[in-house]
Amino acid sequence: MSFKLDKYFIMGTNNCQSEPLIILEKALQAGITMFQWREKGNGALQGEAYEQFALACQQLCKHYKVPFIVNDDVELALKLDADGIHVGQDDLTIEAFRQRAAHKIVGVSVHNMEELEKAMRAGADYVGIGPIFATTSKEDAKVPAGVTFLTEAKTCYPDFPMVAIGGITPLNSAFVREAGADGVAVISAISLSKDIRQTVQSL
Ligand code: TZP
Ligand code: MG
Repeated sequence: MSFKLDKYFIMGTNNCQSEPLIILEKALQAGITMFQWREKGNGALQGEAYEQFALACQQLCKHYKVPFIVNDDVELALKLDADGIHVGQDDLTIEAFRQRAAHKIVGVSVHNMEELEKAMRAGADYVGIGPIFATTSKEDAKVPAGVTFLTEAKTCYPDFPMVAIGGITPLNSAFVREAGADGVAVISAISLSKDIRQTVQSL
């Protein structure tokens, strides 16, 4: 499946202060180009409610023809026939996932050149680089790294798709794009926005 990292919204119920499905639909209507379902952390849904919420998000994404990517949960991604999966360094190896889902989009979080090159060799379709700025949306987030590594990565591999993440807002997204990012991945800037249309447009 083809994809555009440009405006990549990531969300789970605990990132929202009002109805998550309404937030997602507003973001889709406003023009997000990709969505990652990330139901984890404090108060995350479990069991049937967890799967039902994933399915509802997937159906919305289908309606707006935006790729639906599942964070970490490979079994759920396969069960729902999601468009792709995003994994961190601690999660399943890309090769193992590829064997079961040759055509799906695979994204990997990387923090240095070694991790980037490993992900590329293993057949990742894109990488996520961050946190660029401080974030409160990820409990175990690493120290903010600024755009140093992003700039270096894009200099070495200008054609490989890279999305920046961590503390990105309409106020700093231009700076991140100037550093070479193909897109910006955001949680709270959209999930907590009082004007989602305006926020998505200005990212
Ligand atoms: N990975 C690195 S930072 C981050 C993740 C999932 C959280 C990004 O959230 P926010 O609210 O856009 O800073
Ligand atoms: Mg993970």
